[in-house]
Amino acid sequence: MGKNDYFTGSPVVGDLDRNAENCLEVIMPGRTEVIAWHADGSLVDGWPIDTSSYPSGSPITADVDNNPSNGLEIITSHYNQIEIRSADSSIRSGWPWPIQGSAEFYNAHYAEISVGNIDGNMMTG
Ligand SMILES: [Ca+2]
Ligand SMILES: [Ca+2]
Ligand SMILES: [Ca+2]
Repeated sequence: MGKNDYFTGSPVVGDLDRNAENCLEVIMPGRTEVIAWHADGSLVDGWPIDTSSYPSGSPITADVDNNPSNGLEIITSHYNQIEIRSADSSIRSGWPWPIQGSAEFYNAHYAEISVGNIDGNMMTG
């Protein structure tokens, strides 16, 4: 499985590219990279991505830009930041979002993430 010697969260399944022919993709966070496979085991174009920010917890997929034509976006949790990437693995504008600590607390988190339309507005993100 490449250079990862262990995974850091559970796999997530979603139709990243909204391609009915190859069905669902599987995204898996590893220690040094996040990998996305098609159902036939081939890598999704643009993946895996190297990461210097240790992934923590499991990624999630959602159509966060409310644009189904570009597929699903992938939200990954890292010990020091949250990232949103497009299905082709490119980082989305405005991301990553840093997790900032203080002198008294360790600057890291190891929590799961979730997504929802908390303002009820589908038009402004
Ligand atoms: Ca697909
Ligand atoms: Ca989308
Ligand atoms: Ca919203």
